[in-house]
Amino acid sequence: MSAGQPAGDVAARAAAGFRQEYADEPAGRWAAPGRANLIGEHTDYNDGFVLPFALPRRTVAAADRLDAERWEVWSELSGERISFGGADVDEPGRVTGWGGYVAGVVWALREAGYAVPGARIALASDVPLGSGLSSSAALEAAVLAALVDLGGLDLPADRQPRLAQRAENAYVGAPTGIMDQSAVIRCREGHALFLDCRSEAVEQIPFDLDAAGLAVLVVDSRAPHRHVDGEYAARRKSCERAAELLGVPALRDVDAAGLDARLDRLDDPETRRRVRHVVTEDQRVLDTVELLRAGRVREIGPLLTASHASMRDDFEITVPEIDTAVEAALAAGALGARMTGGGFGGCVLALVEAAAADAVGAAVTSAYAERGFAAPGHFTVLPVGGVTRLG
Ligand code: GAF
Repeated sequence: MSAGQPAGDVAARAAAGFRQEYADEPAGRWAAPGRANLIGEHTDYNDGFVLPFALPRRTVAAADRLDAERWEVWSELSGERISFGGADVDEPGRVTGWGGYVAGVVWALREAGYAVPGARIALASDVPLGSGLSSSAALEAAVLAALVDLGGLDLPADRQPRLAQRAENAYVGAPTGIMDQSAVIRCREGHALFLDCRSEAVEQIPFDLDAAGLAVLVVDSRAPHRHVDGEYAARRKSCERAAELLGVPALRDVDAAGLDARLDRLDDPETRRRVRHVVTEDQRVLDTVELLRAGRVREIGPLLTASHASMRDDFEITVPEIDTAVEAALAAGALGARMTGGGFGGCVLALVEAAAADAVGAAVTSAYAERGFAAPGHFTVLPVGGVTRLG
């Protein structure tokens, strides 16, 4: 796929799905993008800094109001139509699978005291599933925006990420941070979103790849996910324990300048590595932001590559397919490359000269063939805006 694919096809499919399932016209269509994280991995739940941008791949919800406490949801991806009522959403975890993200949003809105309208919804998406590009946050954000508009609910955009995160944490049961929901809701076209995950303050950072003659190549490793949920939860727990041992509210409060002395206070070498990743990663986000603010996009490459090394050696969340993609991209001339997202599979981002994107993609593909890995996917992207109503 090429850069900047419009949402048109997906939106048309969601509307067509709505007509086919409900023999009616939707009242509107709401589109939410997937996201890539430029830098700042596993820092969000440590109250730290992240710098994601939204991708030109979207999930679209075509929807209208239902005058009953009932939610009917059809998904193009599974071809299934599910339906649930008030009792199902009052009990976290009762609706499972992809429907759990929809029910979770209804649950979280009701928990926050909103009178959520019943709805009929049809979903279509071209955000790759299970690739670490936040297909679940896109689904939550599209449904949330639809329900907020259909019900005329007073829930401003800057408060929506917390609510969507609550759906994922408490209804679906995944202990994720605030980054993905913030990215898919608050990102702006042509910018990366510098988010302070403690205060939720944001700054839109210009990320103009075109002007610099650069591109971001996304390589989908297609590596089978290995124990992602358990490993993610384990990393989170170990960070929380380390913060406790160091006597700080969160690892964000450990100063990068005095890091070695702080690490000496921890007996366990694994915990020391985890802390070092988070603290140095926060600093790399701040350094990347400084360079982008100064328009020095090309110079962020080494920070991206250092972030990858830290995820590989200290946080230990990469897998051979991912490391191979990073090494092959760098050997083929990428300015920097790193895994993006939670880890144990998923995607790699490579910052490349726009003219070299195809060659770098081809080099990764042949490195995979040499190692006997299944062929990866690759495509270039430009940063787009967050969730929006299409009409
Ligand atoms: C996943 C989580 F959902 C995010 O909150 C974040 O922790 C990320 O992994 C790692 O940076 O995408």
